[in-house]
Amino acid sequence: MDETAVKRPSGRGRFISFEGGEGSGKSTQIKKLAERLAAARLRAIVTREPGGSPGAEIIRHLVLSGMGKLLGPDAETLLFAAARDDHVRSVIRPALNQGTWVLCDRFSDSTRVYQGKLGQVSPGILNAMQRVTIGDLKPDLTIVLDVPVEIGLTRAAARRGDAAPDRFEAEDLKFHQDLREAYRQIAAEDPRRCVLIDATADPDTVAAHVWTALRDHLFAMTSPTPSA
Ligand code: Z5A
Repeated sequence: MDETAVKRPSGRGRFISFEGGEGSGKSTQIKKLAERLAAARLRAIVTREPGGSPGAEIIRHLVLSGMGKLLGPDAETLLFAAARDDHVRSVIRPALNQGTWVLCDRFSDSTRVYQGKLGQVSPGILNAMQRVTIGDLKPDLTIVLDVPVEIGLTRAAARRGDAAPDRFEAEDLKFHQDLREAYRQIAAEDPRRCVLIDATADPDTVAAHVWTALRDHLFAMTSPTPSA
C-alpha cells in the first residue's frame, strides 16, 4: 500500500474495531496495526472493551469476574452498556474529534453477539442501550478475526497458563462454536463495514491481510485514489 495515502488530512480520526472469538488474535493484530500507523506518522490510540477508561475498567473487572452473570443477562448487558457509555464519552469521541485514529479491541458487535445472539437478550433492550451509549457512532471498519474454536481456545489457554478461565472462557464448546458462527454472520450481513479475516496463519501474514482491508475499505472511502 502507498503509505502516503494514510497521511491525507481527513478531519475526524478513523474508528477501527477488532472482533472475534477467544484467542483469535485481536490484541496481537491491534498492536501490529498501531505500530504500522505510527510508522506512517498517524496518531492512533489503542483501547478495549469492556474497559478503556478508568470507570469502564472497574466494570470490566466486575463482569469478567462473573459477578454480572449472577445478576442475569439483562443486568449484565446494562453493565456492558455503562462501561461503553463512559468509554465512548471520555475516550473514543474526544480522540476521533481530534483527528486521532481509534483502534478498539471489541465494540458493539461483541454485545450483539455475546448478549444478543448467545445471551438471548431482546433486540429491544440492545437497541435502547445502543441508542443511549453510542447513538450514531459506528466503526468505519470492523476486522473480524476468524479461527476454528479449538485453535482459539488452545491459544487462549496457553496464554493464560495456570490462571483460572474468566467468565466467558469458561463457557462450553458449543457456546464458542455459536460465537464463531454469529461473527461470521455479522460480517456477511455488513460487508461495507466488516472484513472477515482468516486468523489461522502466522501473525505477520494476518497483519498483511488487515492492512489490505484498510486499504480497500478506508482509502476507497477517502479517495481520491492514491497515486502509486
Ligand atoms: N464482552 C461481552 O460479552 N460484551 C461486550 O459488549 C464486550 C465484551 C465489549 C472480554 O474478554 C470479554 O467480554 C469477551 C467478550 C465479553 N469474552 N471473553 N473472554 P477479554 O478482553 O479478556 O478477552 P478477549 O477479547 O476474548 O481476547 P483474548 O482472549 O485476550 O484474545 P485475543 O486478543 O483475541 O488474542 P491475543 O491476546 O492477541 O492472542 C492470544 C494468544 O494467541 C497469545 O498468546 C498470542 O501470542 C497468540 N496468537 C495471536 N495470534 C496468533 C497467530 N496468528 N498464530 C499463533 N498464535 C497467535
